[in-house]
Amino acid sequence: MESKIKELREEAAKAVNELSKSLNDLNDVRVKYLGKKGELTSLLRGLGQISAEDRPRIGQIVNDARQEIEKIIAEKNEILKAKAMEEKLAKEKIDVTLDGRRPPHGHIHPLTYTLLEIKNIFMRMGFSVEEGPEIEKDYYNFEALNLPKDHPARDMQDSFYITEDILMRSQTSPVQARTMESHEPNSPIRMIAPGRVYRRDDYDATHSPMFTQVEGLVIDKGISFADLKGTLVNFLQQIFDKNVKVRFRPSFFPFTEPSAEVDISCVMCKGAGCRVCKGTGWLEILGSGMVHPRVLEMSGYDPKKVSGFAFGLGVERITMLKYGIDDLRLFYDNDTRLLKQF
Ligand code: 2NM
Repeated sequence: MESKIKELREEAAKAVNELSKSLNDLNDVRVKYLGKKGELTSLLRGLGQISAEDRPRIGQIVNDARQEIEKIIAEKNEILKAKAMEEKLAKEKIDVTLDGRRPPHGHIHPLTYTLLEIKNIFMRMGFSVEEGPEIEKDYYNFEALNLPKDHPARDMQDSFYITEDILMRSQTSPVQARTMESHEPNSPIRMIAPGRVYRRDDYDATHSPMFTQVEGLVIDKGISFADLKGTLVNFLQQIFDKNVKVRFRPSFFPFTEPSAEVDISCVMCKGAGCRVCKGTGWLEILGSGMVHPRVLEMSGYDPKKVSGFAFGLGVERITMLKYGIDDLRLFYDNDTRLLKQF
């Protein structure tokens, strides 16, 4: 019995010191000798067969052996743990002198960029920038703009109604009506109203149920069509090119009289005729006109004392022409391959 214990002890010491290369190996050794079904444990179980006289002494030897093996396993465990940590540190070493990874850069959305340019041009001309609600009263969206209920011109744009009297604004002109209403009657106004508008359109390469508009309004004593022309030609030469040609065509809007559609010479072919201008050499870019006397009256202004002009443009269309973007949907996809270019 005693020699068997001694043998086991030496065998275990050898297993620990020479054969355990990793913490896993060491654990196998621990289980083999000290575990529930381990060799020393079965020896202890065998104590029952030993005479009562020898039992305390042998028991003591088995326990001493157990403590001895536990001790060398614990020592080896420390050594292997230190070695494992050293290997992990070597593997995970980082070179702090390397450049960091830069976080991806955000970009200004092309529509935001065009809008900033438009705002800057008009602000330099003394216009204020006004905003209003996108959920609007029928009164400001239509009635105050000379579009009474049942007026056939309301069919020009099917709108999203929320109730009988409330809708998603179909234009930013309600902001003009609100601004006039909030001013002292007949006091001068020089404003633009940029923002999102909503119309029941099919969604394709050139139509979207939501798009971005800028409308403008100038009211003062003696404002004439010459002011409209001068302002809009100057704006178009700044936003496109100082040599762009501009032409005015008679048109109709319920809130202006007379009304004019404004075209520029094609930015792609410079007027020669191409696919973008459908061979005409011209691109429709703005709607405009002299504010209808009824619109002035509705908001408390006196058309005998003051007059004004107004205009409206689509920010998506201008952006597409400026940067040669041929599909409106690209603006709303948030595809970074487009956004990264701005
Ligand atoms: C357009 C075209 C022509 C317009 C009119 C007004 C207001 F409020 F003065 F009546 N705001 N905007 C207007 C005029 C808008 O967009 C194509």
